[in-house]
Amino acid sequence: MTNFAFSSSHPPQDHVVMMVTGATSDIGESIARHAAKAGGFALVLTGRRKNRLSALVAEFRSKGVSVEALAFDVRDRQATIAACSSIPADWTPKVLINNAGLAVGLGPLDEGEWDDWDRMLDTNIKGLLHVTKSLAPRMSRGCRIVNIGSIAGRQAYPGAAVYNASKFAVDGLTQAMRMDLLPRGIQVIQIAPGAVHTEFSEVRFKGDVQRAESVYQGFQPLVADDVAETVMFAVTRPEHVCIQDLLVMPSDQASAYHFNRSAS
Ligand code: NDP
Ligand code: 8X3
Repeated sequence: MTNFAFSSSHPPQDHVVMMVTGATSDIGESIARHAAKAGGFALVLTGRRKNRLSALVAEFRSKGVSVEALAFDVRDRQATIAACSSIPADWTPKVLINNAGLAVGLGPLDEGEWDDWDRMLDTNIKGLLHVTKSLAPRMSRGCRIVNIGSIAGRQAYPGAAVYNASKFAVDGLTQAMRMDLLPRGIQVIQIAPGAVHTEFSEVRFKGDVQRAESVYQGFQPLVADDVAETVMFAVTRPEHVCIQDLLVMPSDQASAYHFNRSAS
């Protein structure tokens, strides 16, 4: 269910409307902050946590940034359709960042939990589809869709089968979407990070902060800003240039499972 209504039916003239899913923390929030700081963007921020959305909207508006928020769960098809339908025509995103996603659990497939698998598949694959299908028909030539993939969508690693499957799906979807939307002049971009120090691991380990922190010990992971800067680069190229696919890794990570943990 949509819980935030648009306060204006028109963004400021000549502003590029950017919609970010999962804007309530880390990578999504950092993308929103970079766009706000860059200027020239009107923002549509989404996520489930209304308190975080409200705080961001208040902060950005106090700085003169044009921003709206929509609270919905991307897994909920009807809620996503309703939220996207509530976006006024002039607020149709020119840049859509499909960032909302998560991993839940890490362990052998035969010990996996059904609910964890549902959460990953429903969020990372179907959620991305729900948002994209709700908005792509309204988008036009010059628009850009950015899917946040992962090194986990290029290489499997032990214990991550279903998360791997969900991010491999994002990779496949990105390639196919790019072909499908080519005739309409809509770019489809994938930015695929390696390890980024965010709430991601805390979510994966269901609030076990110590286990989450151990993921980033002994090497320097990326931070959300590193990914946001890469996304901003991709979405600010001239219209005839498409950064189709970028893998962004920490210097101390060579693959999904090769880390130099003696470096720091
Ligand atoms: P966070 O946990 O900090 O952020 C995840 C975001 O997704 C939150 O804003 C959350 O918002 C949103 N989200 C999760 N589930 C839903 C849902 N059902 N409906 C709507 N929004 C949802 O992690 P990151 O910033 O690290 O992750 C962002 C993306 O980057 C994910 O797709 C992740 O797979 C990907 N990624 C992360 C890497 C990492 O190492 N951190 C590396 C590679 C890719 P809310 O809870 O408010 O709904
Ligand atoms: C998140 C990166 O390597 O923890 O997509 O799966 S990893």
